[in-house]
Parts: sequence; C-alpha cells; structure tokens
Amino acid sequence: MTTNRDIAEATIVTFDELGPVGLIAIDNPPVNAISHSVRLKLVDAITRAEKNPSIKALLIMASGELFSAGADITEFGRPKAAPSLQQLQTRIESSPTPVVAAMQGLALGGGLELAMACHYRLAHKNAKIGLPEITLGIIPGAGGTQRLPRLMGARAALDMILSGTPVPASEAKAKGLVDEVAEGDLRDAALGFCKRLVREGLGPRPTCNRTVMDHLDETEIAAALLPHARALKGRTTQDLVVEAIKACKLPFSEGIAIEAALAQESLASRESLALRHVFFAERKSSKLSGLSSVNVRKAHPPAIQRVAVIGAGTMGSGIAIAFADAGLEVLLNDNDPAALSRSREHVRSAYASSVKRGRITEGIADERIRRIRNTVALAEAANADLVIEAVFEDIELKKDVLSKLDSILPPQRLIATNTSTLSVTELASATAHPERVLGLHFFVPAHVSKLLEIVRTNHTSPENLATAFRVAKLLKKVAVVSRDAFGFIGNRMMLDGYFREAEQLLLEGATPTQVDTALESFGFGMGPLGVSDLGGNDVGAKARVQLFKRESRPDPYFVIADRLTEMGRLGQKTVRGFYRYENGSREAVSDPELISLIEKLASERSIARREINDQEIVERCILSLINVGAMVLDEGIAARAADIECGLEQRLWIPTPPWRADVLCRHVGAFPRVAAHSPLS
Ligand code: T1G
Repeated sequence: MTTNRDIAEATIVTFDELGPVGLIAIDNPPVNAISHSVRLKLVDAITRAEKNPSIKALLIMASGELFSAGADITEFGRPKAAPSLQQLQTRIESSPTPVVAAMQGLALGGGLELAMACHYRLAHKNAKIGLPEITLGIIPGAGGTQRLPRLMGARAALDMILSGTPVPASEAKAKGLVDEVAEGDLRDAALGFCKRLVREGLGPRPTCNRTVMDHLDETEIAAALLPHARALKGRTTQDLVVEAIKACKLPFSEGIAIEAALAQESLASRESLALRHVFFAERKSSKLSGLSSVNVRKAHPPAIQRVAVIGAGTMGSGIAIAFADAGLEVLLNDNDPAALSRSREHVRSAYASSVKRGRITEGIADERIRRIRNTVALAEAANADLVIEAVFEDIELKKDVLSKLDSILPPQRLIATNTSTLSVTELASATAHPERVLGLHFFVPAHVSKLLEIVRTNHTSPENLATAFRVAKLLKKVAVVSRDAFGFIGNRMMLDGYFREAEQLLLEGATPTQVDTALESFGFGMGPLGVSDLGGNDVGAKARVQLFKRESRPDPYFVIADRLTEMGRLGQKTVRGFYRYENGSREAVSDPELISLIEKLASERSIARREINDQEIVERCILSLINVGAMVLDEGIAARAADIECGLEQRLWIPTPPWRADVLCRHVGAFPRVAAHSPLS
C-alpha cells in the first residue's frame, strides 16, 4: 500500500524536461531542508540530465514559500549518509552542463551553499539570502566560508556570516552573490535566463575556480567583529568563522578541508548543543497538548487587525508599539488625557531612537506612530479584534476594567491581561465569560523583549489559547504557556531562585559588586543587583506586595531590597540603591553604607557572615534557578522543561546560555528532572 510518506519521498525531487532546460524541483515541506533524501534524489536528477543530450542547462528550484532553510538540522549528530551536501555540490560544480539556482522567499545555510555551488544564481526580488549558522553555534560547513568570499569578497562574506542575518536579493545582487533579480514570476525569469545561457553558449562557471578579490588583515577582521561584539559576548563560534574565512586564500581544496574540520568542531561544541536545543525548544513551545490539532505556528492570524490596549503607562505604550511594529491598527485607551500625551511622547521617542539607530526609516516610523490612535473612550475598544488590559497593577482596578470590557465586547472576543503578579483566574471572575480571559504577560521593554508568557486559567478555552499563540507569532515573540500561579514561570524562577539567592549571599557575606561580577563573568549581560537598581527596587517591592496577596514568602525573602525601598534607595533613578551612581552616571559604585545596612540586617537574623568565593556565588544562583525550575515543572505550571528554558533564555540577558550545558553537565545528578530534558543527559 502506497503511504503518504512514499508519495512525499517520490515527489521530494522532481525532474522535468522543458526543451533544452532540465528543471529540478525540490519539494520537502515545510522548509525544503536539504535532507538525505533530497540529496540522493538531486544526484539522481543531475545524472539523468547529463545522460540526456538535449538538456543544455539545468535549473534547480524549490516549491513553496521558501527555497530552503538549509541542511536538515534533525540529521545533526546522526551518522553521515552519502551523498553528503559537499559531495552533491562537487557533482553540481563539476557538471559539464551549466546549472542555475533560482531562489524565492528564504535561501538559508546549506540551501544557499547549494546555490553557490551552482554556476549561476537568480533570486526573486522579495527573497532574502543568508548564512544563519552562527545562530545555531556552528559555522557554514558546506563551502559557505570558501565560496561566499569568491563571490562577494572575504570582508563582505565575513560580515554576512558573523551577522547571520539574511540580506535582500537586491543587496545580494549588488554584492555579486546573485546574477539576476527577478521582478515577476521567478520560474519564467529563470527559464528565460537558462535559455539565454544556451543561446549565448555560456557554459559552467565553477565558483571554486574563482579568486578571492580582496585581502583580509587583522585590522579588517577586528573591524568586522566589532559590530557583533555585544551579540556574540561569551560566544566562541565567531573565532572558528574567522579561521575558516582566512583559509579562503588557499587553494579551494585546502580551504574546504579546513572548513570541514572547523565545522565539525563547532557542531560538537556545547555552545551549539545549547543553541540547537533552544531552536527546537522554541518550536516545541508553540505546540501545546490539547491544541495538537492546531499547529499554531503555521496558522495565520485570520482576524486580528485591530488591537485595543487599555492603560497608557510604560507597559501599555510598549505593547502598543509592539503591535504597530507588527502592522496592526492600535487603539490606546486611558481615562487620563495626561497619561495619553505622556505615552505619545514615549512612543515618539522610541521610534526616534529606532530611526537614529538606522533600524527603520523616518517614513516607517511616522506610519507606525500613525497606527497608534489614542482615546479616552473605553467604548471604542468594542471594535477591536483583541483587547489587552495593561492598567496599574491593582486587583480592583483591573477587575473593574475587565468587567467593563466584558459588557462592551462580543462574548467570544479574547480579553487578555498583562498582569505580572495578580491571579488571572480572579481577574477573569470579574467577567461573565472567564473562558475568554487569559494573561498575555509582556516583559519590559514590551516592544523589544522576545518573551511572551501566555497565562492560562482552568477556564481558558483552547480557541483563545490558540489565538494567543497566533498573536505571539504575529509579534515574532517566543510564547511560553504558564498555568496561573505565583509569578507564573519567569518571575517565579527569577524571584524564588535567582534573585532570592543573590540576596541570601549578601546576607552571608558577599558584596553586591562580588555577586554581580561573578555572574557577569559567567555570561550574564548584567548581574542581579545591577538589574534591580536599573529596574527600580520599588518596582520589585510593589510586585511582591501584589504577589504576596496570593502566596507569602518567609523572611528574609528580599529583606534588603524592601529596606532599600523604605529608605528611598530605589536604584539608578535615586542615585542610590544596591550601589551609588555618582553625578547621574550609570556606573555602579560600591557603597559602604549599604554594606553596614546588610551587616545589620544579617545580625538581626543571626546570620553568620563569612568569605564567599565566586564559584559558590555562580553555583548557588544558577542551581537555585534550576531547582525552582524543577518545582515549576513538578507543579505543572510549565508543561515542559523546554518551555522553561525558552523563557529563561529570553529573560536572563544571556546572549548564549552556556550555563545550561555546563551546569547541567556538572549537576545532572542533583536535578534529574530538569536534567532529564537536557540534551546532555
Ligand atoms: N532543518 C530541519 N528542520 C527545520 C529546519 C532545518 N534547517 N528549519 C526549520 N525546520 C523545521 C522546524 O523545526 C519546524 O518544525 C518547521 O521546520 C517550521 O519551522 C551545512 C549545517 C526557515 C526562518 O539556521 O530559521 O545549513 O516544529 O516553525 O517560523 O552550513 O525555521 O513544525 O516540527 O521555524 O516559518 C541553517 C533555521 C541550518 C534556519 C522558518 N539554517 N530555520 O521559520 O517556521 S544549518 C537555519 C529557521 C546548515 C550548513 C549548515 C526557520 C525559518 P516543526 P518554523 P517559520
């Protein structure tokens, strides 16, 4: 009996003779990964074409929205199956028949490397082309570091591989990576291009025989690395990229051998193991039990064009910007006109800084600002496809807003609350339709932070949960589902685990500088006490007051931060917090007054103080985080460890989560439940 799989396998690569052109089409949904079957069938098709004298040119295309997402990542770590991508490329490059690749949508990683082994390349005008391997902690391993410099120069190739960000077709053409950009139908343009080759008798043009036109010295390399310094802090893949690119000056066969060895090294690195784990964890996190029928990532958000955000404070304004950035019409409501004007200023300055940083043009900024319409009339929210409540974190105020929304919105319309501390179940009880209420917990700054916690109650309907996922996809956020509980996932782990342990270490004898420095050298973007001073110790204190309405925590839970708040030492905004900040600078200076305060708080609690080393600081803060993670999993607040890791990776200001691989490797025995989900267990 012929199964769907047999049919898929049979059509994974097709070959059609179109006059002098042999059309080879890849069809391997969902992303045309260059899997083993694809490679096998491509070699078969090329062999068949070469045996047919009427075929004068070969055209490789792919079906669907994108050309290819690259090598099949699910094959990593498995025994290599021939033909490898490199063998396939050699087959193409040495073919006596000119081979053309035509790319639409996205052409990434091994997919672009395949195209670079072809003799000519076309791209549709909307296509984006790139080598994102560095985002997976690996280097391009199928000739990318050797062929790209031969097509666009070593410096441009280094920039492209270090950024990992795909470039538009027009830029790829300007840089010599593609020969032609198709404005209209790609297939027609590509067939026309092939026929022109035949007519003009243009033959194969192996990229490997080309010469790298520019020279890269150490100054150039340092200049190329600089713009990526922050994003690649704590990473090592970039060093392997540089080594591979340097080899492009050698004869191709030598350079490609060096690349292969470095690619293997990167593939085996813990950094890559962790990043590949996150890649799949992020994709898993959007699949929720009970919603298996709907792969929410694939579904396009049918009806969400207008969003209403209630509350024009910092969070409300940030959420409004996030939706405007995603192309939606936003109604921003607040019953205080002054708050709306402050929000307008906030929105304008946020866009002004994006323009200044060259992220968007002035025109786009104006258009997005125009999409956010302010109103004091809550009733106008009735026309919105989705409403998000983001008023001040007060249970009675929020309940009042939700019950008003409940009365003006159609019963099935989703009402989301951005609460970070309050019970969503209790808020939903203020409506007649609790099934349509859930939490959409954005993190500061809402238009930048990639994490979105979706908080479900026991009443939340699967349809509304699916809609929440679609909203996350629309906003390009990593969605993690949490049950409605104390601090949900992210805050629970940060408060009960990471920050609480940092305070405990202060009480036992460590200094703020020591704690923050130890964790920053371990890989965190900023230490916990610096973060607290940046966000404002009062903000944390207020959140804990709300949180304790559902569950309390025993002393000395955050006793230092609470005392600092009482004393008005709120952090950077009051030039004193855990540190002193002189003359408005952001540089944290140790403050002896704070040490005396901590000593006093410790002696009041008979906490013995002692010397504490950096290793103990790192281990205790990280292990506490993992420990609370195990509890969050045990209590069913998070559905999977992968969800926790997705969330944490977004929250912890770590460019790369070296801690997961390292710590779990060292402590797998101590926390089996979390470790069990680790790729290293
Ligand atoms: N291999 C295998 N599966 C892949 C895949 C890949 N390269 N890319 C995506 N998938 C799966 C994904 O897990 C999900 O599965 C489904 O496809 C849809 O993906 C030799 C070694 C292309 C921008 O780094 O960035 O080439 O969850 O949900 O949001 O040098 O996928 O449905 O079961 O993400 O529309 C380099 C990785 C590989 C690109 C589409 N390539 N992919 O995003 O869909 S390494 C990349 C993406 C390489 C060579 C090296 C995104 C996307 P499931 P999705 P999307």
